[in-house]
Amino acid sequence: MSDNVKVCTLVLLRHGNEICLAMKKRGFGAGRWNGAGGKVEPGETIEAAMIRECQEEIGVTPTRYHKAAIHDFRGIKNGEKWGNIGHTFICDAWDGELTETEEMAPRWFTLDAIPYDDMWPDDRLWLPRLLKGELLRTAFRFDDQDQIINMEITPIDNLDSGGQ
Ligand code: 6OG
Repeated sequence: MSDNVKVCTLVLLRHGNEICLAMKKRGFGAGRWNGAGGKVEPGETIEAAMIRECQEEIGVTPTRYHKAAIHDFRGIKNGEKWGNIGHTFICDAWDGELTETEEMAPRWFTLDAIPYDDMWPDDRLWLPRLLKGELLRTAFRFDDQDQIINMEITPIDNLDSGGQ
């Protein structure tokens, strides 16, 4: 994997008919609603990174969750290639209270009012399927306007073992 492809986490908190999304306030994806998440640090497991990023960005500690998707996002911006392998978790139990941080501002949305127009354009293609319980591997390619130019979505039986 080349140096500009980062391994990242993404976590969506779910409570009944609602999910928590957070407005990204700075950095990659600023101005979009998304799950909490970020780069896996050297020596850290993906799960530990998911928990740490969730604590750092929205102030809660996931206690029950499953990995629901692995995304391969790649694109080009200002002539530079970028890539994120996004290990995506759905979490339905956590400790602590949702808190706004310098990084993100969290909010609950009912499942029929997810703000897809203000999210990454890939989200509307995979998030509804995850919310129905599917497990997916995906690949999305973006142009320099963040539009999808190529995609592949593959349902998968099990992501908890060998899902790196
Ligand atoms: P930091 O640079 O903030 O980590 N991410 C994406 N999330 C969605 N829904 N769609 C994408 O399509 C994404 N590309 C990256 C992964 C970046 C965070 O943004 C997520 C990380 O949680 C392009 O450390």
